[in-house]
Amino acid sequence: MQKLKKKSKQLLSLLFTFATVFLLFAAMTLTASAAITDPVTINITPNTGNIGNGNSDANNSGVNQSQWSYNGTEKILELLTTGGNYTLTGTNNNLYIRAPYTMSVTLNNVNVTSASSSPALSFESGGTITIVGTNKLSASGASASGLRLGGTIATTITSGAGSSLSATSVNRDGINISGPGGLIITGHADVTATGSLSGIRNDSSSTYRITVGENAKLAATGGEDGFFGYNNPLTLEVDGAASFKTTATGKGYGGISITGNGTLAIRGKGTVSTEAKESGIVVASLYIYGCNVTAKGTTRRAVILQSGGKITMNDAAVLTMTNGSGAAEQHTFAVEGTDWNKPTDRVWKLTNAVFIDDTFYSVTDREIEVRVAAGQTGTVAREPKSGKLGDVNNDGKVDATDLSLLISDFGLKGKNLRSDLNNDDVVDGRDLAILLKYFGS
Ligand SMILES: [Ca+2]
Ligand SMILES: [Ca+2]
Repeated sequence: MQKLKKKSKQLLSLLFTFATVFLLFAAMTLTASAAITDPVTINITPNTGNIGNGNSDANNSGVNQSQWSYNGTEKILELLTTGGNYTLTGTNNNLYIRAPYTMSVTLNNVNVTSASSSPALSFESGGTITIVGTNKLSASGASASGLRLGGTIATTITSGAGSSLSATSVNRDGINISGPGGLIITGHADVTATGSLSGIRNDSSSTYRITVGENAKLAATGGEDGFFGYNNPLTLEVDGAASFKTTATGKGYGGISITGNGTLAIRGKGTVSTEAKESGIVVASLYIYGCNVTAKGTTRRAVILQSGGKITMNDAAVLTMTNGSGAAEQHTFAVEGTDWNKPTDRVWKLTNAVFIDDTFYSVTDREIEVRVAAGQTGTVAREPKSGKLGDVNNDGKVDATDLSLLISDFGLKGKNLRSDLNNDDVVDGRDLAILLKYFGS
């Protein structure tokens, strides 16, 4: 018995030793994997001792450092560590920076131009780009974009106040997208994308999401489109400000142009403006859930919905359309939601825009058809009901207009009828009596 006790004591002690060694080893491994992301600063200016003077690895020796290599013949700087942490500074007029893995890159007053057919920066697997000061990523070579984004993980561009990033291309796109990861602009980041083709172009076959934070800004300007995508939906979440424009010198198709079945959904509480030589927005269907959206077409309609799509809005959304075509602009607007029997506490508000048929559509309808005259600017929004009994058209007065609307609706049955003043789903003598009682108020 005594012997057995001693044996189990020994066994316990052995186990304890094993556990301690294991824990120590785990801790060492953790330290090592954390240390491999030690930040490294690379001055990209040629002949600085770090880069461009034939020395490919002058500041790249530490085993724990984020690794990089420079190919002086090809003029390629490659950032090689997954989860690496790099700060780039300086100016270089012939450099292609490649970031193939998910990582953090700080651009500290960087001015880089790619003279080859590669982008100035190819950020291929997402991660974070922190901007400090004024940063320029330019591409002058054939088919080269300023910034290329890829991968399935989002790219976040962030900064404190007063810092900016511009991505420009003379032959292609300011920002070219080749993966579904999405672009998030946060902090006070001020991002500008300018290209001869598109400001921002989604060349991948995936849906795409661009998020612009409360204090952030995004401006995308292209010779053909501000934003261009194929077939797939674009979601814009904008709490700050986003603008998509085309330049008048190019073809200028759309501020935002998505071919085929591509839809555009805009969410948030910020402002979104689109403007093109032709149309502000060219998509299959448009959804606006919040945001103050303005769309301007210089020679065509403000919004072109391909294959008869509609514009779905919630109560917080505002859409202003400037129609530059020689013909009126006409769209179907629907209130968000599928429960058509549920009364909403808001009604449509049209400013310099009209129902295509005044006797058929009313401000309380779930779905309306709206016209903006040629060359005019009109706004469609949602506003609270006036709360005035008898005010059929919600203009705050009970007058002859309301009476004539009620008479034209007399006998109608259904939900949410504008002239159903007592909400019993029929327009009859009871409603007329209410209107007459409040007439002139
Ligand atoms: Ca009225
Ligand atoms: Ca009634």
